[in-house]
Amino acid sequence: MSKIILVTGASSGFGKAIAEKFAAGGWNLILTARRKEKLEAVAADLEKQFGIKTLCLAFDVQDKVAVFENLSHLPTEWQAIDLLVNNAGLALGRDSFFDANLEDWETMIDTNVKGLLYTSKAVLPYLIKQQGHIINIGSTAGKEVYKDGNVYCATKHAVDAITKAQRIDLLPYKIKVTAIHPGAVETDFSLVRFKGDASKAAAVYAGYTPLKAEDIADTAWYVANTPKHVCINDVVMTCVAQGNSTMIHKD
Ligand code: NDP
Ligand code: 8X3
Repeated sequence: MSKIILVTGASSGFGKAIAEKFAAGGWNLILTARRKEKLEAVAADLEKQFGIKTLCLAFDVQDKVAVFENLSHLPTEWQAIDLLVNNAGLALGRDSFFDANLEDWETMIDTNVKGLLYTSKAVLPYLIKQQGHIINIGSTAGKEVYKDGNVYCATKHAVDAITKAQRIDLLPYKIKVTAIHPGAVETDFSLVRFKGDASKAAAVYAGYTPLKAEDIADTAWYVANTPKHVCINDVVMTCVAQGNSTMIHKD
């Protein structure tokens, strides 16, 4: 029987690349994000290419009621979830603590932290039955704080802490919990962060070769396919031009 992966934020970037990687490996996909049309386009393409099954659920992970309505009463054939990838997230703005916008802070906290918590809680009963696996997408921003990264960095530090807490608390259920912490990856991330300013977004990736979303998908595939007794706890990955959260060598 095919395995089932649930990926949040599957309409673009890492989530879409992870969906593609696992579909190519024969897994069936539960795909979530807010943009229904984008999700359905990803799903239709992967069903056609790989003959797998998909279930698209469009909702906002910030909305606690919507998360539980969508995820805690899944159709029977979709309940045997082997892997949850908590990927939906964003940065908004890159401003000093003094200048930063309170609404941006709230959106980042509600999405990156509360959304991940709600999703994990809603899916956990299914994961326990399967002795499944949770992969949380953190960031190098969750390992080191950088200038004007304040609350985005704080949310990713929270993802790091929640991952460790889940691993400890879920030991009796034999559930694997992994965090993948990437450095700079060229996706829509910076376009979202800079609120549609394409030149500011492009500048983030100029002068070096950043990671690609497919590199993160390859890592997710690796950690999801280790032997049953092995749990990869923590992966920090950057492109070769990046040394840590703050040091990128640009030509
Ligand atoms: P993208 O902007 O390409 O993708 C973000 C995804 O999250 C989209 O599918 C978006 O879907 C979804 N999403 C955002 N907000 C919500 C919400 N409120 N409810 C449901 N879904 C939501 O960026 P990336 O792929 O780069 O980012 C994915 C994750 O990786 C994020 O958690 C990010 O913080 C993290 N990350 C990114 C890095 C980078 O350099 N790109 C590096 C390290 C970590 P939709 O808009 O349709 O809802
Ligand atoms: C995204 C990478 O360095 O922009 O998490 O915070 S960074």
